[in-house]
Amino acid sequence: MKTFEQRIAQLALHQEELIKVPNKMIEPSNGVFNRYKNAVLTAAHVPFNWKYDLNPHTNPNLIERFGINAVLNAGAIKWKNGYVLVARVEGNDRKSFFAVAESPNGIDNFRFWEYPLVMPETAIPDTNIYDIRLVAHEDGWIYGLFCTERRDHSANEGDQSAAIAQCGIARTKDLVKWERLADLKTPSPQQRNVVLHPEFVQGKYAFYTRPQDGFVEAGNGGGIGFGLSSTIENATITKEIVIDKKVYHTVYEAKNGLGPAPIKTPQGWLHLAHGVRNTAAGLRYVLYLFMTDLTDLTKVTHKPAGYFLAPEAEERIGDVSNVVFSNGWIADADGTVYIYYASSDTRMHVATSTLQQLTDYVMNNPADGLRSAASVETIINIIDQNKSLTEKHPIAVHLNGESAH
Ligand code: M1P
Repeated sequence: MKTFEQRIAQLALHQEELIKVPNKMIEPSNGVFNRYKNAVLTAAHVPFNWKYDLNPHTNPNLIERFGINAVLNAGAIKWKNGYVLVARVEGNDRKSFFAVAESPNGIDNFRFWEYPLVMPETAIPDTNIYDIRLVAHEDGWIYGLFCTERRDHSANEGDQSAAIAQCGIARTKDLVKWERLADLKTPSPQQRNVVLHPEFVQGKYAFYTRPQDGFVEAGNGGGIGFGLSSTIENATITKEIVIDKKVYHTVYEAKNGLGPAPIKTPQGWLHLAHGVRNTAAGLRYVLYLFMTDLTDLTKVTHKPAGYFLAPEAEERIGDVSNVVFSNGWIADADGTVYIYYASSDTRMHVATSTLQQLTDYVMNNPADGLRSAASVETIINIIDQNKSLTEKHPIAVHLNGESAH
């Protein structure tokens, strides 16, 4: 039987070993990104002194007093040379809150800061807050836009899952002290996946929205919307334009939503989003990319068919299985892009790419032909191009297991 002190030492050692495990890039890549072997943040990364009362007098059995269920959907930002995630941490009590974790290299050694983030409430307190998008805006503030969920008081007493989702807005200069602003007002009854554009547009704050009729169903709303507000302190969008809508028989036929704020490239604004489709086993969430015009942000200029990243292997399993979700990425000055994504609402991963690879993918991969025959035509074109290439340049290319000289 271990002593109280031995058990604390065991908890400390276990956690330290977990944090310090070096992550390893998985190869080969598909030419666009590389996954990594280990999840970068999990419930087990949450400091044990947040969960256990370490006083032998008040907790003689060393019982976990506050359990953590999952660490998911993190916003991301480069901060003083560190790779910072503001994760959604969900307790066993189902309430989510935010907590900052930092890594020196972006792929491993993520360690939570001393305290979870204290997000001030508005006059109507949030029941649950989650999925923060961090944006260093050109006005000098770092903004966090997140989903605030409250009970739908118009629902029957018997329906205890009815909720209203809206966009909460807060800002900070140091990621520690946050100023809460009024929730975003839009023409839609509910909002989730709202993202602030990093630059002013026509002198106004620009938002990507996701109008929705109900708490889960996008309904007649849906699609990624866009709107402007002249102020951020009482942000109000009166006109919402859908720039990327749901489409029949695609990976975003049920709903979609923007991920992190877009990255500016010489060719256009690069967007990462999630698409949702229905299956017999429930909803399936995948990630996709698209690009919008540098000046007309409502114009989608490029959009490859299908998904960019979908759940794979153990990523398929978790609290809400068959889900990948991203609301954070970091583009480094050298062109490396760290894509942070959660799998199955349970844990956080990283994938790395470069701006050059991502723009090549988004601009040159074929768009969705929306019919099976169009997909076959695309493949035949690729085969024929490869054939003429190997005929003209008899290099050693192995096709169908044979050497084509
Ligand atoms: O469970 C999957 C995701 O579902 C919601 O996303 P959306 O609003 O696009 O359906 C969110 O609750 C998200 O947190 C969650 O990961």
